[in-house]
Amino acid sequence: MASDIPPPFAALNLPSPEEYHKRKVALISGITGQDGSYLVIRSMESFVDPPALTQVVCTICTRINTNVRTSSSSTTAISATALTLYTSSLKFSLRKIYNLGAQSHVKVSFEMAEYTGDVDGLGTLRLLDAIRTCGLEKHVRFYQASTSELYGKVVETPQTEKTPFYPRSPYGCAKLYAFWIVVNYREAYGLYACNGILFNHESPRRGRTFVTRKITRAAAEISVGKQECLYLGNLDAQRDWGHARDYVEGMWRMLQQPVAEDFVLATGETHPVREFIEKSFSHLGIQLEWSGEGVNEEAKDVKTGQVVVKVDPRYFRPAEVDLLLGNPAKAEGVLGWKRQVDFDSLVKEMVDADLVAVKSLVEDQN
Ligand code: NDP
Ligand code: GDR
Repeated sequence: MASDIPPPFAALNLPSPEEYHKRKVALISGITGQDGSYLVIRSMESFVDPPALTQVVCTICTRINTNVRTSSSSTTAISATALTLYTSSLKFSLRKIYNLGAQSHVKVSFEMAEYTGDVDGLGTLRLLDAIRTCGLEKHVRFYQASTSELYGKVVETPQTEKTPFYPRSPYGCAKLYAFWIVVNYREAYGLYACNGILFNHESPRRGRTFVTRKITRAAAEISVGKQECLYLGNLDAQRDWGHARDYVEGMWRMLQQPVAEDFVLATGETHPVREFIEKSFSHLGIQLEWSGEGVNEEAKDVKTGQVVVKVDPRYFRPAEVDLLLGNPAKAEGVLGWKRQVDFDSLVKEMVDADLVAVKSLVEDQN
């Protein structure tokens, strides 16, 4: 009955627990984020066969991973209990949990370190404990959104499943706790739980404060005269950038294996932020000329002489991850996973999508 659904879920108008008993359910935290939006589609595709079951993807509401008001111990009880009760009501149909929900911005994590630790670290523990409390260890498969930020300071490249971790931010440290608690629950309780150590992946759905999307949006706006200049931080950082759709495919495959393991998903290529900027502007017909160094570095549009990119130290981080370059050999060999979208195509897709969005905004305003 709908009335059995605890308050945070009742508000979502989800089907009753009885309804759910007839279905196979995947629970996804972080559904409103970039990866969650692609994963829903991927999971639904996988549920087409066998068609006899009415299968759904159940999405979990945001904020469940945290206690929000951490000073009140009763809040802890409420959010954990709500989750446990609801998980319990799904008991016979719940097959998979993808834990994507997180405070995922590295720079923000320096400003909200405790919150990030609560959501990204302890939030993972809460989900694992809910599985145990409901006795679902042998029924549910758990995916944890681990990250290349675990590698942090460069120890070796390319980075593999065996490279030691050295996180460089509160976000990285929180995700380190989550990584190890997943391994621990797998070993201690026989839970099928995997860490996907995913390198940066982007798409037109990427949040606008992450560097790729910030660049593609600004390039589009500058190209139609809606913005004058793009302000950025460290242009020398190098990242192994892939497409989110490809990475979500890898997540899904990780939960199809006979035995739970951890996998790196990466492209095996790395590019500096500066190159992402050049390619984005060039796709819009704007060639850049760089001058200055460090905080004085800037780029002009060769044709007009207008300064379109400038460094702003406000975007520097207290500690930086200089170089990420992953080796996806294990995922390619075991999961048969291979990225489909290369760097240039990724940049073009993002710029094109932003150009369409910006032009339609301009039209609406006229
Ligand atoms: P996004 O930032 O786009 O999405 C994060 C999601 O988490 C949003 O749905 C957000 O909801 C939700 N969220 C925020 N706070 C909480 C909370 N307290 N409880 C539950 N959910 C919350 O991230 P991505 O989609 O890019 O990434 C998905 C996951 O993968 C994250 O855990 C991220 O750390 C990890 N990751 C991402 C990589 C990448 O390159 N994209 C690489 C490696 C790992 P709301 O919209 O309400 O804020
Ligand atoms: P990252 O992604 O920190 O790698 O974390 P982000 O796009 O934020 O930064 C990438 C690099 O670009 C540099 N940079 C800037 N970054 C932002 N956001 N804004 C700027 O103006 C700017 N200028 C330069 C950064 O210093 C950094 O070196 C992402 C997130 O999705 C994490 O959740 C995920 O775990 C990792 O990728 C893998």
